[in-house]
Amino acid sequence: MQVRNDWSREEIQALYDQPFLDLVFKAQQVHREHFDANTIQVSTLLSIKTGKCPEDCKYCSQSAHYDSKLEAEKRIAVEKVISEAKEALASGSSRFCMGAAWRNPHERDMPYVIEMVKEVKALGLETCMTLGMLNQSQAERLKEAGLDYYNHNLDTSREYYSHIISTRTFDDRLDTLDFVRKAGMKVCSGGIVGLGENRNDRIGLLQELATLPAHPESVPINMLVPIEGTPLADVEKLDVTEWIRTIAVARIIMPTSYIRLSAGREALSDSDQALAFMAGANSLFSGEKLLTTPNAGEGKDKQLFNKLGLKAEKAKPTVAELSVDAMAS
Ligand code: SAM
Ligand code: DTB
Ligand code: SF4
Repeated sequence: MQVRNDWSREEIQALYDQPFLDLVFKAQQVHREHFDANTIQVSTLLSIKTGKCPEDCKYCSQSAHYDSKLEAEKRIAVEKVISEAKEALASGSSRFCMGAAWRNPHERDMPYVIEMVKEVKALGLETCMTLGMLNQSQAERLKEAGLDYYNHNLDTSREYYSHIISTRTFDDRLDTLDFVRKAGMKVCSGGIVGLGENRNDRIGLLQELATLPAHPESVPINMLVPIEGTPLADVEKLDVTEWIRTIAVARIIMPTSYIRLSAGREALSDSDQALAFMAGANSLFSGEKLLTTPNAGEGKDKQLFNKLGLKAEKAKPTVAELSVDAMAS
């Protein structure tokens, strides 16, 4: 299947509206054209600065606008980040994703994040950061330090966006994605379902992602983790099959992207997760914690992988490691 960037809303809607089993079957067919169906890419997340965020994202435990009872934490030491990254590598992760509750990194933060990227990269892990908005120069400096991926989500449709966030615009987000792309980094961008949006909004979100000049290499599909104290704490829960439909449609319209079964996995049974893999999800976050909320721990995931006969994608060797290998042979 050819990779297309001109998906119309009507085409995406027609995919969504099919009977569930037809949709999942089609998604699995597309998946097998581009990926090994039994390999899952595993990332580990670490919050490097937690809470007191000036943005007002209505779903988030870290926004200073709401009283979520979260304990804020200043920037953590680079040594602590490196020891967590080593543990992630030892437990089978291939990518280490570092997140900060910032509107954007200040210039004074740049040496801190750059040192961290260099050291994590040197361990042989792929590096990813999510630090809020970037400007072009910051994106270029992060790329130069060895940052492989930058995560910045569109979160929801352009139409529903203003119901969820007022402190940065949808176009601000697209600008950051553009700077990341121009700097030569890989893009990780997706959204959240279960915010009280309707199917048209989920279609709108996927259309925005699939009509970017290049598809994001990684597309996290989060399910809202309701946080007490935030405006979305009591929003009606979305049915799991609708999350799985969203994954399946993302798989079909962005056939070469990694689709990540992201936040919300804690609420899923093993068979729900198996269905999400069947629908084309081939990436997840492992570890006891996401940024601030609990996640399926390593033990649970090992059991799940064994039960389903899945394997974790291996960390790719760094350029330095490849040249050492070449010298040895
Ligand atoms: N502050 C940075 C930013 O917003 O770009 C990075 C971290 S932020 C926590 C990354 C993403 O996590 C958000 O864009 C959102 O999609 C997701 N997220 C945050 N809180 C969530 C929640 N309670 N449930 C599900 N997804 C959530
Ligand atoms: C993404 O799309 N999901 C991750 C990652 N990118 C940074 C974050 C999920 C956060 C879930 C809520 C929390 O733990 O605070
Ligand atoms: Fe801040 Fe990111 Fe949470 Fe929004 S999602 S409040 S930007 S940490």
